[in-house]
Amino acid sequence: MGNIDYRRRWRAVKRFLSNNNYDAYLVSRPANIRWLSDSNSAPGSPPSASLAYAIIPKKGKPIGLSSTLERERVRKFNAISNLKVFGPYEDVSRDAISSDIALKNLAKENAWSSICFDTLPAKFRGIKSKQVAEIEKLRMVKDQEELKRIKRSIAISDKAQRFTRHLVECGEGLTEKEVASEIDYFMRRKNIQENSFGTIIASGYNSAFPHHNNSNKRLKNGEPVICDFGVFMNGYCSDITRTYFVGGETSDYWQKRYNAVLEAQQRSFNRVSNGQSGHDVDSAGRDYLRKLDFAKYFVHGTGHGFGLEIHEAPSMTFKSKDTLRTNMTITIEPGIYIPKKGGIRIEDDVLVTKDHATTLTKAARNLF
Ligand SMILES: [Mn+2]
Repeated sequence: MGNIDYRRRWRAVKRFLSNNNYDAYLVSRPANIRWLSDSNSAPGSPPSASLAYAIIPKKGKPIGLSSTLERERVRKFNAISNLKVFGPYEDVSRDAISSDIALKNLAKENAWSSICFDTLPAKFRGIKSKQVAEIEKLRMVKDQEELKRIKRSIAISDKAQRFTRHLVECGEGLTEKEVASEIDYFMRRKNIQENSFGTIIASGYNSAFPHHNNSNKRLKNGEPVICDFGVFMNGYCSDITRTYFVGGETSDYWQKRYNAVLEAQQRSFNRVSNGQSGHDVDSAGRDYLRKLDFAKYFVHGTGHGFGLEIHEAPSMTFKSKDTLRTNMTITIEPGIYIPKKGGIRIEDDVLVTKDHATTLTKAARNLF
């Protein structure tokens, strides 16, 4: 694993502060803190070794705020060395009782007059402040080290999809929960940090729910099974969905719908390039499904960015105003869900390049 160039990221934030006349950026969103100072950690539960707050001043070194609980872990793993610690315990060394007091002392020391922040309401009384999402914007375009890490995550989830295909096609009688457990165990043995999210195994009529809670329903021959999962490696995640059929074959009814989703995905994929809009990528697949009268079953957007978080900017939806740029990583995942019958979703991870897109996920999409 290579190194993340945090200084480059701090410089990008400082440029934004200078250009917009802010004195500092107060960061509290965990994923933004990971981008600024702790990208090797996965989000985690309990949380990864991340600060409670990071402050990037226009001039001078970044400052980190941590509670006493995480103090030693932050000292060991966080790229920001200038640390202020808060906590209520008299016996434990700290710089302030509460995070509010630590922030206010920092403000006094630094004579800030104007700050911006991501999700918190203003903590500084008497200081001009504004909520912005500049770090989310900076996070959209990935550097070479980030792409290496993302590809490593994808390699594991690709292997897990090959394993899943065998399991589902030969899996008549297994419950959804049993299938999910086998996949999770397979991925954990590959040295992952954690799952990107709870593995989804939605079989038969349950596959009509885009987000299904795995149940004790047993797999039946001919049914579609939506298998959606991903992993974190070195702080970066993957996200892949395949739909398999129990017994390795199915009716003309499902074959027709599977091929429709596959073609919609291809059309959205073909639309991806530097400068293209998220809306147009969504429309490319949706217009095709509309012609077949399936658009009424396509109840979500076509895709989303991913990296330090499983869902991040940009978005590929009807309402999206995002513009795709070279080296963004996005998913393309159309699906149709027919109430009480079942559904199909096919999702790949894609890298935006200058004139087109590159599919990063390699797991097979052929029907049988
Ligand atoms: Mn996804």
